[in-house]
Parts: sequence; structure tokens; C-alpha cells
Amino acid sequence: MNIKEIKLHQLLMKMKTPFTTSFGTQQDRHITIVEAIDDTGRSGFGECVSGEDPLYSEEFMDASIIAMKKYFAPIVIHEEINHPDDVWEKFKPFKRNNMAKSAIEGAVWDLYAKQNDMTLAEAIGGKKEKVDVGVSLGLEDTDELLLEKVKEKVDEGYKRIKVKIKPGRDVEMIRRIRDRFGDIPLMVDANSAYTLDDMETLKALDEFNLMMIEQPLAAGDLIDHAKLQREIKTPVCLDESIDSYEAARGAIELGSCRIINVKVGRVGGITQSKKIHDLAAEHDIPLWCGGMLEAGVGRLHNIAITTLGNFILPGDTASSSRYWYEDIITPEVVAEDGIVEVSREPGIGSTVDFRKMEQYLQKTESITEADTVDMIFYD
Ligand code: OSB
Ligand code: MG
Repeated sequence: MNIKEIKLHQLLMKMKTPFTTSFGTQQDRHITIVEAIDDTGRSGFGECVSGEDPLYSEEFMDASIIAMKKYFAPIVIHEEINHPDDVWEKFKPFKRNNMAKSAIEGAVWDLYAKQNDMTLAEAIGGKKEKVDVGVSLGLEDTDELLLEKVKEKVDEGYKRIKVKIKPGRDVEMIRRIRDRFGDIPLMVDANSAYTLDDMETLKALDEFNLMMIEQPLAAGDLIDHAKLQREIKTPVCLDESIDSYEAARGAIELGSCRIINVKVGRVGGITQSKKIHDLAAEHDIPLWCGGMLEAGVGRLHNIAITTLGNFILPGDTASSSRYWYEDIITPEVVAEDGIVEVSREPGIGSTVDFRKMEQYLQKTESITEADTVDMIFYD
């Protein structure tokens, strides 16, 4: 693919409103946009979704930037890449750092699609022309405030509403949502805030006919999730636990979940996401695409992966404007009545708008062939 240079555009973006989960509150978002440039000057884009701090997972942005600069950017410049599916194998000697790997691989995927004049969705093998989307709502200080947010999003037509829960903000809060909004497609996400000691509470949620409960227990607790799934009617969906293809296999074999949330960054990129997709499809485990409060580049990658057939449930891929006053892409992602149309333009399908990006840009670092010469560990 003749990749000559990787640029890391490091942005500081501020979300319209803070987003609170059981692990913390976030409003500033440090985002790294990866630009992979070939010998003709064509660019492909990826986005690193690591959090500011290692709260959602072990990865965090400062570490991801080092990993990209030191290993993953030099590798795709130094090595011959014929297809983006090659990238995962090239990265394999270097353990974990999935979000850093995924960001570089994502830029390679977009570049590949553009080099071959196809959409990223086509390059991945996705067929859908539109995708259903839901919205994820953070914890609010009071139930009243949350009910207002739910109303706004129901009115906007999102195909399902996800609300964050934590101990003390669960059964009664959900009861109020059901009382006010009736039978809307509703699910909850605990971000690992519970243990099996909370079985009574988790069982009590069964009465609300939720689409699923996402990641109730700790990421490593596949066995406890399997125990829980046997005790409750509500389908368990795993997010944090599914940090690799192998973890997906484990969860499916153990019966730890009935639904999987795929986040491309968490599992190490599009190639790994496709593998998990095919495995889940074989086992009748429906998928949906999770979100990491992405800017436009990551959002478009998420929409592209959602065009695969087993992404059956609405994802957390809401409109750009749900998060940002101004996104970095033109056109922005727009969900109308909970549906996003997949762009027919090559690659991710929108232009990365450097004029818009300027206002958020803190620095750009460049990795070129000169930076790959001392990669002795690689021969
Ligand atoms: O658990 O799905 C999660 C945001 C950041 C980290 C983890 C999660 C989330 C969300 C929001 O739920 C998803 C989004 O709207 O991008
Ligand atoms: Mg989640």
C-alpha cells in the first residue's frame, strides 16, 4: 500500500455536556486522529479512542500515543502491507495496546478503501445502506433530569435508549422511566459497578423487560457473568469483558452473555471485529456497535462496521451533534429518526475538515521512513 508517513493529530475537544458513568465524569476529550499517507499523497484516517485515564480499560491516551509512535506507526511504514487484514499479524509480537493498534489499522483501512475507490463499508464486506442507531445517556444528578434527557432522545427518534446505572441509581430510576415512557426500547449499562452480592438488585431489573443489561460485573468475571445470566431473564451484554477474539470465544462458550457490544478499538481493530462478528453469527449472538464518545472519524468507522449483517441491534453511534458543537468532518454524522445513511463516498465517506480541526488541534507529530531505521527488533 506504500505508506510513507503517519501523522498523529492530537486534539482536545469539549463535549456539549459532561458524560457520567459509574467510573467517572468526562467532558474534555483528548482524541488522536491518525493520518496514513501513501506515496501519491493520498490520506486515510483512523481515530484513537483511548480514554484520558485508564478507567474504562487499561489503555490511556498518553500511553497510546507512545505505543503508536514507537511501534505501530513505524511498522506500517516499514513493512509491506498488501491488505489491511495483514496489519494485525504485523502488530502481533507487541502485546495488547488494542486501541493504539486499532487507530493505526483504521487509518490503513480507510486508505485501502480510497486506493481501491470503494467505501470503507464495502472494503469490510458490509452490505447495509443504512443503520439503526440508539443513544447512550449518562448518569444525571436527579431522576427528573434524566427523564428530561430521555424525553428529548425519544422525541428525536432514536431506536433505543441506554441509560447508565450504578448501585443506588438503578431499580427505582428505571421504574420511573418505564412509568413515564411505557414500552420504549430500553437498556441499561453498569460499566462493571456490581458483583454477584448484588444478585437481588440485578434480579429486580427483570421486571422491566429491558433489551439487555450491559457489563454488570467486572471485566475479567466471565464466570460470574455466566452465573448471573443463568439467574436472570434479562440478556446480559458484554462490553469491557470482550477485549479480544479469545475473550469473545470464552464468553460464548461459558454462556456469559447473550449479546455482545463490539467496540473496534477495544478488540484491536476492524480485522478482529470481523472475526468476532463471524464467530458471534455462528452462535446466534447478536451484536451492536458500542461508542467511545468519538469524533467524526471514529464515528464513521463505527457506522462502516455496523453494515455487517450480524450487527442486528441499534448501536451507540448517535449524531455528531449529540456530542459536539462542531465535529471535525464534513458532512457530519446525522441520525434522522434513529437511522444513519451510509455515505457512498470512498473510504470513511466524509472529508476530514482541517479547517474545523484547527480549533481543537494541540499538536501534530509525524512518523516517516527515517523513524523506522532502528527497528532492529523486527528483523
Ligand atoms: O460503556 O459504552 C460504554 C462512553 C465511554 C466509555 C464507555 C462507554 C461509553 C458510552 C457512550 O456508553 C457511548 C457513546 O455514545 O459514544
Ligand atoms: Mg458499555
